[in-house]
Amino acid sequence: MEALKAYRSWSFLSLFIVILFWVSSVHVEYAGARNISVGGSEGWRYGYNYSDWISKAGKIYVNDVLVFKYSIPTSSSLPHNVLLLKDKSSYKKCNVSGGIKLADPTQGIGEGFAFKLKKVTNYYFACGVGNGKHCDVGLMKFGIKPVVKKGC
Ligand SMILES: [Cu+2]
Repeated sequence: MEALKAYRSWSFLSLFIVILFWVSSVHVEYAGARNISVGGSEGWRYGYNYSDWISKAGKIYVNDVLVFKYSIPTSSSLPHNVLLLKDKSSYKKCNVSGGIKLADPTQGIGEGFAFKLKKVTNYYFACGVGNGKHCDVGLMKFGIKPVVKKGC
C-alpha cells in the first residue's frame, strides 16, 4: 500500500514535470525568435541602403535573429563581412577600427550568417570591407535597438 502511494505520487510528479516542460517550451516558441533576412531579397550587398531598409522593417524584438546572406567573392563579385561597430560615432563615420568581426566573407552562404539580438541595446552593424568603404559609399550599415516583446 505504501509502495503504491509512493508510486502514485511519483507518477503525478513526473506528469507535472512533463506538463511544466511542455508549457514552457510552448511559451518559448511563442515568445521566440523571428528570423529577419537583412535587406530582404537583396541580401547583404554593396549599394543597397540598409539604414533605409531597417527604418521600414518595423519593430525588432529582443531574441529576433538577423540573417545576413551574401555569396563567397568571385572575380566579379565583392567580398563582404559582418562587423559590430564600436559605438554610434564609429557608425556615423564608418570607422571600422575597434569593431568586432562577427562573420567573415565565407559565412554568408547557404542559410546565411545568423546573429541573435540578445539585449536591449544599440547594435551598429556594417560591412568592414575596404576599411569603411562598403559601409560609407556602399551604404552597408544600419543601427538597431531591439525592444522587449510585450504581452507574453
Ligand atoms: Cu561589403
